[in-house]
Amino acid sequence: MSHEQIAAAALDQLAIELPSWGFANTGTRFGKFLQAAAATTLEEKFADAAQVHALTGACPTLALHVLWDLPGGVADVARVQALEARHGVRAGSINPNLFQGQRYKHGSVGNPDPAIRAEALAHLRESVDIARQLGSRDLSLWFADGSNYPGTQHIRQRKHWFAEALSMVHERLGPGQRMLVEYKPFEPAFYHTDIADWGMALLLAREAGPQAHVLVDTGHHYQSQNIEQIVAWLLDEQRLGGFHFNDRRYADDDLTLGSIDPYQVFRIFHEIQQFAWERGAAPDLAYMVDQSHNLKGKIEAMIQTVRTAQELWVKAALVDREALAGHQAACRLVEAERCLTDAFATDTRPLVTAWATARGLPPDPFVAFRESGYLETITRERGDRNLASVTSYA
Ligand code: AFD
Ligand code: MN
Ligand code: MN
Repeated sequence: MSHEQIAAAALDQLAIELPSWGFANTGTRFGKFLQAAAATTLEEKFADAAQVHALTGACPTLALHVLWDLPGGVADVARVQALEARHGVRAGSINPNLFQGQRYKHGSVGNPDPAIRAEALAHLRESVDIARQLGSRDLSLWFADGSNYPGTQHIRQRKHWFAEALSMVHERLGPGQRMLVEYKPFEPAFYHTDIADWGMALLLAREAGPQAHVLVDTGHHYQSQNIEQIVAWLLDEQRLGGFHFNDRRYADDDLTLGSIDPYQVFRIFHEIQQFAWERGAAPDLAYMVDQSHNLKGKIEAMIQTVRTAQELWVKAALVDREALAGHQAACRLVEAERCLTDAFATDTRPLVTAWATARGLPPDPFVAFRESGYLETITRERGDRNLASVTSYA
């Protein structure tokens, strides 16, 4: 197959889910720089996501955050369905919110107070119902639960509470639905986080049931951790549910994918495509973006992330897997390594552009967005409202 054919086949497989929260002003714990064009309503989030999808051809679904996007819970499902129809983007994974309520100060499903654990479980169950009514396959579970000081919480007891809650959520899942258990080593808890690494997430997913899988957020690892090795193990265990894409220099920085370490993203993609090549079928993974930019323009950063993911995905598709297998078996180290480095060194931008133009998409989505006038329009429509709350600090 030619590089063009390989690229086209690979890109046709890659659907990237956008986060609703990525279009809104979110900022950091030190404050946020309000953007005049930021989305505030769910309608605006769908409209902005639809722009990214129309320009990249790769983003048919939008991840929703229950409290932020469906404050009325299942009562808001009809409103979401209307927005799906109007904007041509479907609701994607459903993200419960168990980290903002004051009652969750000492945890949600890991809270020592059984009444609070029950409230958290009720929210999780409603989130499953929302997903089922929207036809969303995935419930995306991230828990901020943990503690800040040694001795303040019973780690094993909380482990049992988590196992109990996740098993009860699993019982609520309908056919074809999945629950993705996300792990994160720290933040906002700074001494222990109840689901801190991939091993804890895997054990909890296994105990919950066959429809539970692990969600790998690329920003949720210690410095220099080998993420592609974790991905390879979870693939082999058939327990990799998908990803939250972002990049990091130090912690969960939620930077644009590939902006710091594109070779790591490539190696993750290589493990996935190696697995697919050996099995003769691509694993069913959710490729989701989890970024919300405080400095870059929201939509532009999302376009950049999607295009970068496409370029790196094609690079991984260009690895000569037959040759690699032979070099690995014979321990021809440099030759084996060069199978990866040669593919990574290939400029795949023309290949992604060819794939896009063959599908009637703009050759460069970033330029097309800049020329579209959409940013000027939403800035005019949203600016006064978005900046009304700015209190300038000298
Ligand atoms: C934060 C958390 C986690 C979660 C995301 C969306 O660190 O990554 O998936 O919010 O709720 O980034
Ligand atoms: Mn995440
Ligand atoms: Mn995160």
